[in-house]
Amino acid sequence: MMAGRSYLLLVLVFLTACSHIGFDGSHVDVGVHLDISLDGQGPTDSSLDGSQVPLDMAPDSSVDVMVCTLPSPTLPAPPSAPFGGVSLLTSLNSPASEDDPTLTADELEIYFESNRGGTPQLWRSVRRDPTLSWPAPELVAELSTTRANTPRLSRDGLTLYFAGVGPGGDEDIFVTTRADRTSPWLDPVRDEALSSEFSDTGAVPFLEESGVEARGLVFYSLRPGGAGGGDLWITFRTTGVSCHLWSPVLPLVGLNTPVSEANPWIRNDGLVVVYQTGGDLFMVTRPDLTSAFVAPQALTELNTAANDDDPWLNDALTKIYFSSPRTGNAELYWASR
Ligand SMILES: [Ca+2]
Ligand SMILES: [Ca+2]
Ligand SMILES: [Ca+2]
Repeated sequence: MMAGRSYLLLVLVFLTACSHIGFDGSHVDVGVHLDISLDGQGPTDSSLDGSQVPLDMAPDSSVDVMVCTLPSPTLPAPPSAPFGGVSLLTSLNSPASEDDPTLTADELEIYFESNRGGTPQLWRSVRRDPTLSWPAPELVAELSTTRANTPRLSRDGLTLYFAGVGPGGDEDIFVTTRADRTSPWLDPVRDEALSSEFSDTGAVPFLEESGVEARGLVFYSLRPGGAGGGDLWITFRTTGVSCHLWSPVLPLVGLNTPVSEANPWIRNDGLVVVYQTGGDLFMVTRPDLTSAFVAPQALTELNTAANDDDPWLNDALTKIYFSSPRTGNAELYWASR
């Protein structure tokens, strides 16, 4: 309804967006094109209220979407020093395989995948202080029958994304929540907007604020439409239903290549990505959310001839957790700088 009126409103916003990229200290308004809508029929969403802004997610794409206001946390530039020596997370590893470490922002809780129980399952360890070593892990029992793998925690530890088996038998992205850190996880829900008939996994939320759903998400998929060989994809919360919906997913600009890019970690500001390609860990940055990532750098001090993979880092980029089968089977490691 009121498509003409809505379009006029959007054109007015377009003119405003073209005249500025606004920073108010805690949020960033980013916007470029508004003349092409998702369905090619002109904008029809009349819910635009000033808290929702257009974001050109792919500079060369014909897909422009209306996304919700994005937080812009101020985080430090990557340190220039290399990571120091790599250490095994001895208390978490076993004779079986471990990978996919993911932590809460306070570094008091770690989840990972292990097949020590005979099948790949999610395990966790909780500590009282981030300077303490990790106690022996326990099985995440309430998720143990879902064939869950590749876990990724939200900063507050109340949302968990993971890969599970979809209706077509391929990997899809599931999400579950819990009321607090000691409550069990609720029944997981398959995210239809993020899942395809191809393998979809490694979903990492970012642009998180306290008490608000993450407004960005990056994941790995074998779906076509990227550079090929497995690519990293990005999406943002878009207008409608209180900013709960995901916009159409798009390949991460400037990062994907014809070989495989996989298992991303993205910092909460959306400006730093660490991922695996060619069996090695790479870091790549960009100056702002509307720019492409450029010039990925191998983390040579961490990489070996084995498949070094599954990074998780703290905000300051001074600690990294990852997995590697460098000693035979996959184990969890960490390093600092
Ligand atoms: Ca899938
Ligand atoms: Ca690729
Ligand atoms: Ca390697």
